[in-house]
Amino acid sequence: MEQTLILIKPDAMQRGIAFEILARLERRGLKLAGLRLLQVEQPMAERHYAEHEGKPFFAGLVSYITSSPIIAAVFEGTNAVSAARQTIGSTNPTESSPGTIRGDFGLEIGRNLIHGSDSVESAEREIEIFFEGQPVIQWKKDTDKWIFE
Ligand code: DAT
Ligand code: MG
Repeated sequence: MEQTLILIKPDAMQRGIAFEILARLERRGLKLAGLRLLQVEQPMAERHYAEHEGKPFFAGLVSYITSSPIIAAVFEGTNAVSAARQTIGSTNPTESSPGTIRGDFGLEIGRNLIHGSDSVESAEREIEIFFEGQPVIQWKKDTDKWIFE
């Protein structure tokens, strides 16, 4: 099944809403397949955000994501990438609909609480960065048949 990489960013960690945010993805029906608490160092941050290198906000972005521990999670499900991004909302919280994570918890683009992969290819690349070859767990849940037809 499709997988996506989720990061609970430092602002959500510091504000104590990490698990409230993860619960929204879990409740959507996405299945947890990997979970890590980690401190991102600069090389990992630069690798993850390589597509933004050279942009004016790059330094701030690296400094933000390395500013405190984060949670990395793999979620799995039908269209997991787009489903997670829909639940997350738009990049800028004030352009995110109410009911989305960023629309409900955030105000500024540089403090937008959560990352979700933007494609299946990005998810594969990012899972490798944050799980460094550690196996994710693909497991059967008794509720699967009520979520996945
Ligand atoms: P997303 O996180 O929605 O996938 P992105 O991949 O375009 O967005 O950018 C990665 C992060 O970089 C984003 O979560 C916040 C920051 N960012 C993007 N565009 C920005 C901008 N114009 N000014 C400041 N920060 C920005
Ligand atoms: Mg992105």
